[in-house]
Order: sequence, then C-alpha cells, then structure tokens
Amino acid sequence: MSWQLRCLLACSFAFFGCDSAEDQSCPPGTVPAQDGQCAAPKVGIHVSTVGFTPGSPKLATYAASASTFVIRRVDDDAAVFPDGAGPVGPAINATDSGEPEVHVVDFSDLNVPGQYYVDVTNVGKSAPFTIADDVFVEPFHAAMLGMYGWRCGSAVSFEWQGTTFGHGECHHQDGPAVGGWHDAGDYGKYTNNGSFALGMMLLAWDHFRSKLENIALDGLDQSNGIPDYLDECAYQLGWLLNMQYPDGGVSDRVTSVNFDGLAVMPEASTAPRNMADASTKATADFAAVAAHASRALREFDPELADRAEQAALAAWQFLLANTTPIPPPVSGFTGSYGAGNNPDPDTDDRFWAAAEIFETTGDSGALTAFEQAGNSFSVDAYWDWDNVANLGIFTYLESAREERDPKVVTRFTLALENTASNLADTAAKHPYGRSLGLTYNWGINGTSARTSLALVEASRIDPDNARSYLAAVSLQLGHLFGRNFFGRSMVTGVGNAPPLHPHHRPSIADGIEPPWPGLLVGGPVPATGAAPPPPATQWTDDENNFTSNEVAINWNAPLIYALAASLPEP
Ligand code: 9MR
Ligand code: 9MR
Repeated sequence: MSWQLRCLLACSFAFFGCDSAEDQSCPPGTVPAQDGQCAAPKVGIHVSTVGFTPGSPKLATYAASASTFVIRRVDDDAAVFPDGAGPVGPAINATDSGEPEVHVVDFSDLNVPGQYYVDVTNVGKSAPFTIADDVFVEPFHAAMLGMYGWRCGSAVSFEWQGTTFGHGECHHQDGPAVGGWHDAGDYGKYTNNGSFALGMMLLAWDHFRSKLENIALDGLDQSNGIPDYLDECAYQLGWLLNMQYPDGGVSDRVTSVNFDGLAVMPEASTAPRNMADASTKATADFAAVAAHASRALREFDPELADRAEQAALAAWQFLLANTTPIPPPVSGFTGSYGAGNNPDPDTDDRFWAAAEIFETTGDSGALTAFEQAGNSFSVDAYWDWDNVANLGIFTYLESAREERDPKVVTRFTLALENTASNLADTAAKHPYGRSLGLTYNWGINGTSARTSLALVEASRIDPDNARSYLAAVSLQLGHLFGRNFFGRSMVTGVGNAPPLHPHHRPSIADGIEPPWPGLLVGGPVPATGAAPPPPATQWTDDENNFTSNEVAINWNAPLIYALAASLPEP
C-alpha cells in the first residue's frame, strides 16, 4: 500500500485532517510531516479504540492545553455524557513520552451500551469505541487465531475480516520435534518460551473456565470432546512432549542455525533445523507446564493427561539427578532465551516446576523444594521468560492441597497483594494507564499485558480489593488498544489504526496486504545514547524493526489471559 493511502487510512480512522498527498515517500508506519520530514501519524485523543465493558474505568488522554470534553454517540453525534461540559483533569507531565502537559478525561460513569467517541473542545474527536459486555469477544477470537496461525507442522487456514490467511505444511525437517507454535516472527521453537506461553494460557483456563469452555474457535475440531481453547493448548503440549529425550531431559530448542530471510513462508523454510541437547532450564519449564496441562486435560482426555503427567515426572527426576545447571546451547541455534555465554539461571524454572509437580501429584519432595527455595523469590511486577517464578507462586497460592506451610502462604499472599496494589496505583496514576509506569524493555506490550496475571490472582486471593486490581487489568487492555502515545491499537487486525507491518515472516511473505490478525507487537524499546528520545515514542510500524514491531507467543498469551478475564460470563 502506498503511504498516501496509508496516511488516508490512518488519518480517517483517527478523525484527523490529512494533508494532501504530496509526492513524498515515507518509511512504513510514518506519514509526511512538516519540513518534508516523516513522522508517526499523530492523534489528538488517546483512548481504547476497542472499548470498554460497563462498570470498568473509562479514560482518555490528550496532550494539549486543558479543555472540556463530552462523549458523543456515533449514530447521531448527540452528547450523552456528562450533563454539561466534562471537567478538566489536572495537568500531568508525561515524562516517558516527553509531553509536558497531558490531561485525562474520565467517563467511567457512562455504562450504557453503545458506540461513542470522545470530543475534546479545541483538541478533536477520538476514534470510535464501543461500550458493551461482549466488547472483548472479537479481540479474543483474533488473539486465539494468532496462536492458531503460529501452528508449525500442519497447514493452517482461516478467515479474518474477509481475507483468508494460511500456510502449508511446514518444517518436516524438525523430525521427531514436530508440532507446536512457531515462536514469534521467526520459526524457531524454544522450550522455555513455548512452555512459558502455554503456562499462561493454562492459567487462563483455570481462572476463566466458565467463560472459555463453550467458545468455538475457528480452525478447531468442535467434535472431539475437548473444549477448543484447551485443544489449542494441547497442540503446543503435543510438541513439547516430542521434545523430551528418553532420560527425561528436554531439548532446549529446535531451530535452524540462522534466521530465515524475512520473505519466507513457513512451508518455504526448508533450511536444516537441529534439536538441541537438553538443558535444565528447558527441562524444568517442561516439567512445570506438562504437570499443569495434565490437571487441565484430565477430565477431557485422560490418556493425554497421563502421558503429560508421566513426562513431567520423568523431567522432574532428571532435574533431581542434575542439580548442576546444564545451560542452553552456546551456538548453532537462533534466538536468545538464555542461550550463549551468559546462560540464564534455571532456579526460577525449577521453582515453577516444584509447584506444579506438587499440585499435580502431592509429592512432598516437590513441596519441600518449593518452600525451601521460597525465600529467594517474590511476586514480581515485571516478569518474562527469564523469570517464571510467579507462575509457581500463583499455583501454590491456589493449591487445593493441605500440606502447605502457612508461613510461606502468608509471605506470598502479602507479596502478591503488595505487588498488585502497586501495579494498580501505578496504572491509575500513569497518563496512559501503564501498570509498569516508566519501565520499558523489549516486549513491553507483552509485559504490560502480563501484569494482568498478578492483578487477577490478587483479586482472587484478596477479593476485598478486587475492584481496583481488575480496574488495572482493564487499563492495560485500554493502553494496548489505543490509550498509548501513538493512539493506535497494538494488535494486528483489531481496533483503530493497528500495526500494518509487523516483523512476522508469514505477514511479510504471503503477498496479502493486511498482516495476520490477532498479534500483539512488542512495543516501544528505549533507545540508548547520550540524550535518548523519550522511551514511549520508540516504536515504529516497520517490518524490519524486530526490536519493537515483532510479535511473539509469550506476548500474545498474556493478552489472551487479559481478554479472557474480560469476557462476559455465558
Ligand atoms: O528475524 C529475527 C527475529 O525473529 C529475532 O527476534 C531477532 C532477534 O534475535 O533477530 C531477527 O533476525 C535478524 C538478525 O538477528 C540480524 N539480522 C537481521 C535479521 C532479520 O531482519
Ligand atoms: O523476547 C526476547 C527478549 O526478551 C530479548 O531481549 C530478545 C533479545 O535477546 O529476544 C527476544 O526473543 C526473541 C527470540 O530470541 C527469537 N524469537 C523472537 C523473540 C522475540 O523477539
């Protein structure tokens, strides 16, 4: 698509005047600005462009002088909230986006279902959004298609907004390690990150089963007795089971030596791929997630549940026999995830495994291992593939078993409440609703979504404060769907002005204009140097920008968790 058309689209979506189509070409994701420069398209009002469920906080942000606002109905432009001109919020200095004066408008009390936009006097009109109980149903389906589209091995095909996406059978060269999801914009499969993503999806099942179990997902077999949501999880589990060696150790990854070129479809990715030796990090993450999966699958597919449980126990035995860490490979494979000369410690992975093995089997040795290691871990606000301890803590806190040490339970309960209330306070104060405040890093959109897990877990353990914890979950979704510096949805195919050029090989290679839908891009990564620009501004919708515009399963999985939390009860 030409930049002119893109500009027209971005600008009309944003209800924003578009300058005439000058004959100037701009890099992807940017539009012609003053003085012949290219810049990100600017929006005036930053709001979730998907919308809100009734009862949730509803906030929008603008960077301009103080002004009054009204909420208008899309159908007839009638002002529906508040009674007169809405109050002016205090001026905030948004340090991470470098905006000296921003204001927040609050229309949380508007709970009548409908389609609306924000109109701020002298600033402009926002993109439209919806207030409805089921506002997150479509984004949830999109995010699940994201996972389905990542399937490796088998062919996939699905439709989204009138376009058919798909790829052929692929990666036969994986030999025994067939199946599972590709990791990200690349086609590697990494046991650590693959287990981590699945672990978050399984937690969503545990927490929101009533909302998930009757949802029919595109591309899945509705007649096999397994709820589609779990079926997608089982696809990834099937691959993980294939990664285990006979001695119980689990291969760290299966990848080519170098990343494929960008314009390569999965079925054209035919370079040899190697299955790495076992690492204790991979083995521990595998033990954890296989044990967890066996609990979730037990009533639907007892055979698979047994297989997963036996595999988890074999992995656990391997860990007990190998107390000295066996690191991920130093070279010969793609991807980070703790590989290389500075290996990521396996202690958090073993800790997660101990919790899941205990919960699945009641094994007292696993309980002791967890509780003895407990002092080294707390509930972290910021966590990712290299720090999976939270997953173990959440399982331990929700344990249906009796043998836990009450002192450890209390310590983690307090840590969880403390972390979740900090996240909630930070989100409420940040002008764009970020629970992580001023923290930015690779994959930050995924990390922001991931704060939802601690927030929801806290709402379950500490129901008295559930309202403020869950408000922060809603603020994270709002941030990712448009209440951010760019005023754009960060999920392909969803909301207003979403990314069009993710670093995602199938989107680049398939010759189809729109990118594959339901994929959360990484988000702003701080620049380095003497006077770096404000971190919130450091994202470009550019397919070459893998630091900020890639997509990945460990970012989509917590998005799915947050969306599942926000689905209506059937
Ligand atoms: O495409 C690769 C992406 O999936 C990875 O996340 C990223 C970091 O490991 O690396 C990308 O590959 C780039 C490589 O590292 C350096 N040369 C350019 C490659 C793609 O443009
Ligand atoms: O998500 C990973 C991020 O935390 C690391 O900082 C980064 C560089 O090491 O690598 C990211 O993981 C990439 C992985 O190495 C290969 N597949 C794509 C992942 C997402 O970019």
